[in-house]
Amino acid sequence: MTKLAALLDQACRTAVAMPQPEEEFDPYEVHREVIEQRVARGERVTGVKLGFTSEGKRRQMGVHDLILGRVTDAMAVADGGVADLGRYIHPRVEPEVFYLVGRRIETVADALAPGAVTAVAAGIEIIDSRYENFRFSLDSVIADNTSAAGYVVGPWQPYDPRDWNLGVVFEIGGRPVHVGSTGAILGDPRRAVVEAARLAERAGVVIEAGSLLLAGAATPAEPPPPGAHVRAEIQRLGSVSFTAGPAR
Ligand code: OOG
Ligand code: MG
Repeated sequence: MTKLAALLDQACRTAVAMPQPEEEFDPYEVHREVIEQRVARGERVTGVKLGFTSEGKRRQMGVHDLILGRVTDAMAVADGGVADLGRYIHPRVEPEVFYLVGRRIETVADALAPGAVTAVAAGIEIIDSRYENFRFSLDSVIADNTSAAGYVVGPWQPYDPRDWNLGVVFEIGGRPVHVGSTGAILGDPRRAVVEAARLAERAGVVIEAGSLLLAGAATPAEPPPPGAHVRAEIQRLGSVSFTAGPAR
């Protein structure tokens, strides 16, 4: 295992940020080792996530390309539940479109086949960079499993291919902090399935049937104050929320 993968796992477990790597590394190789350490502790991979699919996020983080990460059952927070933010270093929250993958996806052709997506939901992602000051390069954030830290999925709705440009309202503490549209995700969040397949093929990742697919935030991410109620509502898909538990 690379030293970087071990350090990233330690930063995650101890909730202490680490400096940027100075050595050369293969980003998706380190990402794989980071996931292997979680699986060795008994976590189960529940899906994949895309990052930087919206211009708002790319501008916020100063990067220019899409990235793929994975989520596990240990990151799941119940809709309407409480997430203990003390587990994290400097968490941020963002509204996401979640897809439910209906068939095994290994190639772009699989992503285009009927039944690739069976359901869709409004969701919230909790991201927590393991790097100091939430700053990274494209390669170092891929190694860090794209800052994946937590997620909340709202009620599943039948997948309707006409739904690509839906209004998004993101509220923290009862106040809207961002309004946007799912059309901000790659111009059409349905493209996320194809982009995820392309990146998965490159990274040697298989997207299993039954996986979640997080299409990427439609708006910039925000740090939730301790105790705040965080809620995302997407037109036609409904709403999803959680309460931020105590900070450290
Ligand atoms: C990387 C993760 C980006 C998204 O939805 O764009 C992401 C980060 O910003 O820390 O999850
Ligand atoms: Mg995200």
